[in-house]
Amino acid sequence: MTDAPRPTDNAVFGQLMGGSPDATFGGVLSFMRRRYSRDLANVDAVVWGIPFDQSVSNRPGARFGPAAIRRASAIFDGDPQYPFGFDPFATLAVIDYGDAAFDYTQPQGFADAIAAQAGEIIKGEAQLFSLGGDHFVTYPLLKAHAARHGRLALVQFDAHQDTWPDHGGISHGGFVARAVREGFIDPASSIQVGIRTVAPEDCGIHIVHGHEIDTLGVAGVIGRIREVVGDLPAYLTFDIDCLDPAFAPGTGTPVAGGLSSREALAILRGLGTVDFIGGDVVEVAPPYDHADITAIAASTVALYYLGLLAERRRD
Ligand SMILES: [Mn+2]
Repeated sequence: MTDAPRPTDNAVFGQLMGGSPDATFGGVLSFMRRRYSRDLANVDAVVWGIPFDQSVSNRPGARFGPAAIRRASAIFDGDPQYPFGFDPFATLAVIDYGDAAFDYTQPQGFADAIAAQAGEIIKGEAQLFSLGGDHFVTYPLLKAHAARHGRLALVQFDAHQDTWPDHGGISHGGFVARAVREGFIDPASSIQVGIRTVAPEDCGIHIVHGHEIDTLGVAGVIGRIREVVGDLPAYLTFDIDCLDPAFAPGTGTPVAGGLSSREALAILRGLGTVDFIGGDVVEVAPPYDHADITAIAASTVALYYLGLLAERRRD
Protein backbone atom coordinates (compact mmCIF):
# COMPACT_ATOMS: atom_id res chain seq x y z
CA MET A 1 0.00 0.00 0.00
CA THR A 2 1.54 3.26 -1.06
CA ASP A 3 0.34 6.82 -0.77
CA ALA A 4 -1.66 8.16 -3.71
CA PRO A 5 0.55 9.95 -6.21
CA ARG A 6 0.74 13.69 -5.84
CA PRO A 7 -1.80 15.56 -7.96
CA THR A 8 -0.45 17.33 -11.02
CA ASP A 9 -1.38 20.27 -13.22
CA ASN A 10 -2.28 22.72 -10.48
CA ALA A 11 -2.32 25.39 -13.21
CA VAL A 12 -5.51 23.82 -14.56
CA PHE A 13 -7.07 21.82 -11.75
CA GLY A 14 -5.71 23.51 -8.61
CA GLN A 15 -7.33 25.80 -6.08
CA LEU A 16 -6.99 29.56 -6.02
CA MET A 17 -4.98 29.53 -2.79
CA GLY A 18 -2.02 27.58 -1.51
CA GLY A 19 1.17 26.07 -2.85
CA SER A 20 1.20 23.55 -5.65
CA PRO A 21 1.97 19.84 -5.31
CA ASP A 22 3.34 19.58 -8.88
CA ALA A 23 6.83 18.14 -9.22
CA THR A 24 9.31 20.81 -10.33
CA PHE A 25 9.94 18.88 -13.56
CA GLY A 26 6.38 18.08 -14.65
CA GLY A 27 2.89 19.38 -15.05
CA VAL A 28 1.28 22.20 -16.97
CA LEU A 29 3.35 25.37 -16.66
CA SER A 30 1.98 28.64 -15.39
CA PHE A 31 3.69 31.25 -13.28
CA MET A 32 4.53 29.37 -10.06
CA ARG A 33 1.71 26.91 -10.86
CA ARG A 34 -0.93 29.55 -10.23
CA ARG A 35 -4.26 28.64 -11.72
CA TYR A 36 -4.91 29.94 -15.22
CA SER A 37 -7.98 32.10 -14.91
CA ARG A 38 -9.63 35.27 -16.15
CA ASP A 39 -12.00 35.42 -13.16
CA LEU A 40 -10.89 38.36 -11.01
CA ALA A 41 -13.31 37.67 -8.12
CA ASN A 42 -11.40 37.43 -4.81
CA VAL A 43 -8.09 37.73 -6.63
CA ASP A 44 -5.32 39.80 -5.03
CA ALA A 45 -2.72 39.67 -7.76
CA VAL A 46 -2.63 38.79 -11.44
CA VAL A 47 0.43 37.60 -13.34
CA TRP A 48 0.18 38.40 -17.04
CA GLY A 49 2.48 37.76 -20.00
CA ILE A 50 3.10 40.37 -22.71
CA PRO A 51 5.07 38.62 -25.48
CA PHE A 52 6.00 41.73 -27.47
CA ASP A 53 9.50 42.60 -28.71
CA GLN A 54 8.95 44.78 -31.76
CA SER A 55 10.42 47.94 -30.22
CA VAL A 56 13.93 46.65 -29.51
CA SER A 57 17.02 48.55 -30.62
CA ASN A 58 19.34 45.55 -30.70
CA ARG A 59 18.65 41.84 -30.27
CA PRO A 60 15.02 40.64 -30.47
CA GLY A 61 13.74 37.63 -28.53
CA ALA A 62 11.92 39.05 -25.50
CA ARG A 63 8.65 37.85 -27.02
CA PHE A 64 9.69 34.46 -25.67
CA GLY A 65 10.20 35.93 -22.18
CA PRO A 66 6.85 35.13 -20.58
CA ALA A 67 7.05 31.45 -21.54
CA ALA A 68 10.64 31.17 -20.28
CA ILE A 69 9.85 32.89 -16.99
CA ARG A 70 6.88 30.58 -16.41
CA ARG A 71 9.05 27.56 -17.16
CA ALA A 72 11.83 28.78 -14.87
CA SER A 73 9.33 29.44 -12.08
CA ALA A 74 8.75 25.69 -11.83
CA ILE A 75 11.87 25.56 -9.63
CA PHE A 76 9.75 27.01 -6.84
CA ASP A 77 7.91 24.10 -5.32
CA GLY A 78 4.97 24.31 -2.91
CA ASP A 79 7.15 24.84 0.17
CA PRO A 80 7.23 28.13 2.07
CA GLN A 81 9.17 30.48 -0.19
CA TYR A 82 12.62 31.73 0.72
CA PRO A 83 13.34 34.32 2.08
CA PHE A 84 9.81 34.98 3.27
CA GLY A 85 9.46 31.85 5.37
CA PHE A 86 5.82 31.35 4.51
CA ASP A 87 3.73 30.33 1.54
CA PRO A 88 2.77 33.64 -0.08
CA PHE A 89 -0.14 31.89 -1.79
CA ALA A 90 -1.71 30.98 1.53
CA THR A 91 -2.19 34.73 2.04
CA LEU A 92 -2.39 36.10 -1.46
CA ALA A 93 -4.78 34.84 -4.14
CA VAL A 94 -2.73 34.95 -7.34
CA ILE A 95 -3.81 33.83 -10.80
CA ASP A 96 -1.96 33.49 -14.08
CA TYR A 97 -4.06 35.47 -16.55
CA GLY A 98 -2.26 34.05 -19.57
CA ASP A 99 -0.89 36.39 -22.21
CA ALA A 100 -2.02 39.74 -23.58
CA ALA A 101 -3.89 39.85 -26.88
CA PHE A 102 -2.57 42.11 -29.63
CA ASP A 103 -2.15 42.09 -33.37
CA TYR A 104 1.56 41.68 -34.06
CA THR A 105 1.04 42.94 -37.61
CA GLN A 106 -0.11 46.29 -36.17
CA PRO A 107 2.55 47.33 -33.67
CA GLN A 108 1.28 50.94 -33.68
CA GLY A 109 -1.90 49.72 -32.00
CA PHE A 110 -0.03 47.77 -29.34
CA ALA A 111 0.07 50.43 -26.60
CA ASP A 112 -3.67 51.11 -26.76
CA ALA A 113 -4.46 47.38 -26.72
CA ILE A 114 -2.30 46.76 -23.65
CA ALA A 115 -3.46 49.85 -21.76
CA ALA A 116 -7.10 48.83 -22.29
CA GLN A 117 -6.57 45.22 -21.17
CA ALA A 118 -4.42 46.22 -18.17
CA GLY A 119 -7.05 48.79 -17.21
CA GLU A 120 -9.71 46.06 -17.16
CA ILE A 121 -7.54 43.82 -14.98
CA ILE A 122 -6.80 46.49 -12.37
CA LYS A 123 -10.14 48.27 -12.26
CA GLY A 124 -11.06 46.37 -9.07
CA GLU A 125 -8.83 45.40 -6.18
CA ALA A 126 -6.46 43.02 -7.98
CA GLN A 127 -2.86 44.08 -8.60
CA LEU A 128 -1.06 43.31 -11.83
CA PHE A 129 2.47 42.01 -12.27
CA SER A 130 3.45 41.63 -15.93
CA LEU A 131 6.08 39.47 -17.59
CA GLY A 132 7.66 41.11 -20.67
CA GLY A 133 8.29 41.50 -23.42
CA ASP A 134 10.65 44.34 -24.25
CA HIS A 135 10.64 47.46 -22.12
CA PHE A 136 8.12 49.33 -24.27
CA VAL A 137 5.43 47.18 -22.62
CA THR A 138 5.89 49.30 -19.49
CA TYR A 139 4.60 52.42 -21.27
CA PRO A 140 0.97 51.23 -21.61
CA LEU A 141 1.21 49.58 -18.18
CA LEU A 142 2.18 52.92 -16.61
CA LYS A 143 -0.65 54.57 -18.50
CA ALA A 144 -3.20 52.10 -17.10
CA HIS A 145 -1.83 52.28 -13.56
CA ALA A 146 -1.69 56.09 -13.57
CA ALA A 147 -5.32 56.17 -14.72
CA ARG A 148 -6.22 53.95 -11.77
CA HIS A 149 -3.97 55.39 -9.00
CA GLY A 150 -2.91 58.86 -10.14
CA ARG A 151 0.66 60.00 -10.67
CA LEU A 152 3.14 57.27 -9.82
CA ALA A 153 6.62 56.93 -8.40
CA LEU A 154 8.63 54.78 -10.79
CA VAL A 155 11.19 52.40 -9.28
CA GLN A 156 13.23 51.22 -12.26
CA PHE A 157 16.02 48.68 -12.17
CA ASP A 158 17.85 49.04 -15.47
CA ALA A 159 21.16 49.55 -17.24
CA HIS A 160 19.41 52.21 -19.36
CA GLN A 161 17.47 55.36 -18.56
CA ASP A 162 15.09 54.83 -21.51
CA THR A 163 14.71 58.58 -22.02
CA TRP A 164 15.64 58.73 -25.71
CA PRO A 165 13.35 60.67 -28.05
CA ASP A 166 10.96 58.31 -29.82
CA HIS A 167 9.57 60.82 -32.34
CA GLY A 168 6.11 59.35 -31.85
CA GLY A 169 7.29 55.84 -32.69
CA ILE A 170 7.52 52.85 -30.38
CA SER A 171 10.87 52.37 -28.71
CA HIS A 172 11.96 50.43 -25.66
CA GLY A 173 14.56 53.19 -25.16
CA GLY A 174 12.09 56.07 -24.98
CA PHE A 175 9.14 55.01 -22.88
CA VAL A 176 10.29 56.75 -19.68
CA ALA A 177 10.57 60.17 -21.31
CA ARG A 178 7.13 59.69 -22.80
CA ALA A 179 5.63 58.62 -19.46
CA VAL A 180 7.10 61.72 -17.78
CA ARG A 181 5.83 63.95 -20.60
CA GLU A 182 2.36 62.50 -20.36
CA GLY A 183 2.27 62.88 -16.58
CA PHE A 184 2.06 59.18 -15.65
CA ILE A 185 5.07 59.35 -13.34
CA ASP A 186 6.42 62.00 -11.00
CA PRO A 187 10.14 62.26 -11.82
CA ALA A 188 11.04 63.85 -8.47
CA SER A 189 9.65 60.72 -6.72
CA SER A 190 11.15 58.25 -9.21
CA ILE A 191 14.50 56.47 -9.21
CA GLN A 192 16.55 54.34 -11.57
CA VAL A 193 19.01 51.80 -10.17
CA GLY A 194 21.95 50.25 -12.01
CA ILE A 195 22.32 52.80 -14.83
CA ARG A 196 25.51 52.44 -16.88
CA THR A 197 24.80 53.97 -20.28
CA VAL A 198 24.37 57.55 -21.48
CA ALA A 199 21.06 59.17 -22.35
CA PRO A 200 20.23 62.64 -23.64
CA GLU A 201 18.30 63.64 -20.53
CA ASP A 202 17.42 62.37 -17.08
CA CYS A 203 13.91 63.94 -17.05
CA GLY A 204 14.54 64.90 -13.41
CA ILE A 205 14.56 61.26 -12.24
CA HIS A 206 16.98 60.24 -9.49
CA ILE A 207 19.72 57.85 -10.57
CA VAL A 208 21.89 55.29 -8.81
CA HIS A 209 24.62 54.34 -11.28
CA GLY A 210 25.95 50.81 -11.57
CA HIS A 211 29.31 51.85 -10.16
CA GLU A 212 27.65 53.41 -7.10
CA ILE A 213 26.24 50.12 -5.84
CA ASP A 214 29.46 49.18 -4.07
CA THR A 215 30.01 52.55 -2.41
CA LEU A 216 26.37 52.99 -1.37
CA GLY A 217 25.91 49.36 -0.42
CA VAL A 218 22.62 47.46 -0.45
CA ALA A 219 21.31 49.26 2.64
CA GLY A 220 22.30 52.62 1.15
CA VAL A 221 20.42 51.91 -2.08
CA ILE A 222 17.33 50.78 -0.15
CA GLY A 223 17.48 54.02 1.84
CA ARG A 224 17.76 56.14 -1.30
CA ILE A 225 14.78 54.41 -2.93
CA ARG A 226 12.59 54.81 0.17
CA GLU A 227 13.60 58.45 0.55
CA VAL A 228 12.89 59.33 -3.10
CA VAL A 229 9.60 57.43 -3.39
CA GLY A 230 8.13 58.44 -0.05
CA ASP A 231 4.44 57.64 0.31
CA LEU A 232 3.51 57.90 -3.36
CA PRO A 233 1.94 54.82 -5.03
CA ALA A 234 4.91 53.15 -6.71
CA TYR A 235 5.31 51.03 -9.83
CA LEU A 236 8.23 48.60 -10.04
CA THR A 237 9.76 47.98 -13.44
CA PHE A 238 12.65 45.55 -13.40
CA ASP A 239 14.62 45.38 -16.65
CA ILE A 240 16.64 42.21 -16.27
CA ASP A 241 19.59 43.99 -17.94
CA CYS A 242 20.03 45.84 -14.65
CA LEU A 243 21.89 42.66 -13.73
CA ASP A 244 25.39 42.11 -15.03
CA PRO A 245 25.48 39.91 -18.17
CA ALA A 246 27.16 37.29 -15.96
CA PHE A 247 23.85 36.99 -14.11
CA ALA A 248 21.51 37.76 -17.02
CA PRO A 249 23.04 36.94 -20.39
CA GLY A 250 19.65 36.34 -21.99
CA THR A 251 18.64 39.88 -22.78
CA GLY A 252 18.52 42.17 -25.80
CA THR A 253 20.87 44.99 -24.77
CA PRO A 254 23.33 43.65 -22.17
CA VAL A 255 25.77 46.07 -20.52
CA ALA A 256 28.81 45.05 -18.47
CA GLY A 257 29.26 46.22 -14.90
CA GLY A 258 25.81 45.55 -13.51
CA LEU A 259 24.36 44.31 -10.26
CA SER A 260 24.65 40.73 -9.15
CA SER A 261 21.34 38.95 -8.71
CA ARG A 262 22.20 38.73 -4.99
CA GLU A 263 22.51 42.52 -4.73
CA ALA A 264 19.33 43.21 -6.69
CA LEU A 265 17.28 40.69 -4.70
CA ALA A 266 18.61 42.02 -1.39
CA ILE A 267 17.55 45.54 -2.46
CA LEU A 268 14.09 44.31 -3.48
CA ARG A 269 13.75 42.47 -0.17
CA GLY A 270 14.27 45.77 1.62
CA LEU A 271 11.42 47.59 -0.14
CA GLY A 272 8.53 46.18 1.92
CA THR A 273 7.45 49.64 3.08
CA VAL A 274 7.16 51.02 -0.45
CA ASP A 275 3.53 51.23 -1.56
CA PHE A 276 3.85 49.17 -4.72
CA ILE A 277 0.63 49.14 -6.74
CA GLY A 278 1.94 47.15 -9.72
CA GLY A 279 5.05 46.03 -11.52
CA ASP A 280 6.78 44.09 -14.23
CA VAL A 281 9.94 42.25 -15.15
CA VAL A 282 11.01 42.74 -18.76
CA GLU A 283 13.64 42.13 -21.43
CA VAL A 284 14.22 38.41 -20.81
CA ALA A 285 15.32 37.13 -24.23
CA PRO A 286 15.67 33.34 -23.98
CA PRO A 287 17.52 32.85 -27.32
CA TYR A 288 20.63 34.35 -25.65
CA ASP A 289 20.14 32.65 -22.30
CA HIS A 290 22.10 29.70 -20.94
CA ALA A 291 20.75 27.11 -18.54
CA ASP A 292 17.78 29.42 -17.80
CA ILE A 293 20.06 31.75 -15.78
CA THR A 294 18.21 34.87 -16.87
CA ALA A 295 14.72 33.37 -16.70
CA ILE A 296 15.40 32.06 -13.18
CA ALA A 297 16.56 35.53 -12.08
CA ALA A 298 13.41 37.09 -13.58
CA SER A 299 11.07 34.54 -12.02
CA THR A 300 12.74 35.19 -8.65
CA VAL A 301 12.17 38.94 -9.05
CA ALA A 302 8.48 38.21 -9.66
CA LEU A 303 8.36 35.90 -6.62
CA TYR A 304 9.94 38.61 -4.44
CA TYR A 305 7.37 41.13 -5.62
CA LEU A 306 4.50 38.78 -4.72
CA GLY A 307 6.25 37.91 -1.46
CA LEU A 308 6.41 41.60 -0.50
CA LEU A 309 2.69 41.95 -1.24
CA ALA A 310 1.86 38.86 0.80
CA GLU A 311 4.02 40.07 3.67
CA ARG A 312 2.25 43.43 3.68
CA ARG A 313 -1.09 41.60 3.72
CA ARG A 314 -0.03 39.53 6.75
CA ASP A 315 1.19 42.53 8.77
MN1 LIG B 1 17.51 48.27 -20.19
